[in-house]
Amino acid sequence: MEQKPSAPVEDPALVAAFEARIAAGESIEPKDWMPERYRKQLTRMMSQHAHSEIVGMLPEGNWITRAPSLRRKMSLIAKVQDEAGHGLYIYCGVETLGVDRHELVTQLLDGRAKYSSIFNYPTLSWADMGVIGWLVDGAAIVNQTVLAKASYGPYARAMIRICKEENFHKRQGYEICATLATGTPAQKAMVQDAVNRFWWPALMMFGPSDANSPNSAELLKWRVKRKTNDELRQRFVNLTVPQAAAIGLTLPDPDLHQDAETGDWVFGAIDWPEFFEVIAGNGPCNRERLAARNKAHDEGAWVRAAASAYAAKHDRRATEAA
Ligand code: BYC
Repeated sequence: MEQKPSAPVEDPALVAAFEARIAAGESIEPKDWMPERYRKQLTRMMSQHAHSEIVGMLPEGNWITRAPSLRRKMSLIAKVQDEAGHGLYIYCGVETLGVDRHELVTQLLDGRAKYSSIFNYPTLSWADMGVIGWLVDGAAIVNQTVLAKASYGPYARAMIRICKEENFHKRQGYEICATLATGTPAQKAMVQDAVNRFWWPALMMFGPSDANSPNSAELLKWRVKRKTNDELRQRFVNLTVPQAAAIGLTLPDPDLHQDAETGDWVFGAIDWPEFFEVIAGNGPCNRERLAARNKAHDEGAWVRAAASAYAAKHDRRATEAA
């Protein structure tokens, strides 16, 4: 009689050895034994991260044809291309966990998968390109610099390279903001408006508050995450407040003040109902983003077919020659 597959019962000795390796700061590699929950959590988090990079190309791609100069256009194209590279790199990382990337892409296209909330906001002006580089890539760096020490080797190594590129993105974004902030009154107003729209969504990128973050305990225990959502959010605010002041921009938070004892910049209440609406698929651009990804996927079918035919031809020739 055929046996039904049952939930894996994990050998306590294997689990203990795995946890000892984590405690010793060792890196876990694809062929190493790992608990199923560790594999599942990493697959979830890494695939969401890869999707974020790919969907993250859309808000900026929207401005490539409208960049104000050749230099700006070239660096924006390069940035968007870098994001594609990050997505593909992380999809490869997820494949080391035994999941086929076609399955992941299908989950994104049919709306089952999450990606970062930030990319569901519209990019309304050229200044948004500066603010995304400065704040969005800036937030990503704060998060990912810590993930570069994650216990899973392929993810940690991907983060090292990605952070180097994000640093460049952040600098070019900040330079756009600095240029606009010292430009005409209309340019300064445009960049201030972009900061006003992106500040709170950038804080939401770090995820729900620690009290409301169901995955954190497990991820921290296994050293995938090394800092909590709130710790990283605070670090980002502390780094960003002086950067805004340095270029004469304000942050849209009347409650923002520095704590004399800790030195932390204390910020006002985040609109969590808005965050949960966005991650449930009801943000300002969720539907538009998914429609754009599906359109690009459908229109790229001939490229995938051509690449497969080309690969098959080479395989056939190699077999004939052997
Ligand atoms: N947006 O238990 P929690 C970039 C979900 S792209 C959407 O705290 P966790 C760039 C969360 O998934 C940078 N969903 O989760 C690209 C979970 O849902 P499920 C992207 C969010 O995993 C182009 C639920 O809420 N970076 O740099 O412990 C241009 C409960 O949350 C968000 C990464 O992906 C969100 N903001 O912590 C420019 C970094 N926050 O799965 C720039 C890697 C939470 O249980 N990921 N959720 O249904 C992480 O570090 C962590 O996964 C998070 C969330 C901090 C995001």
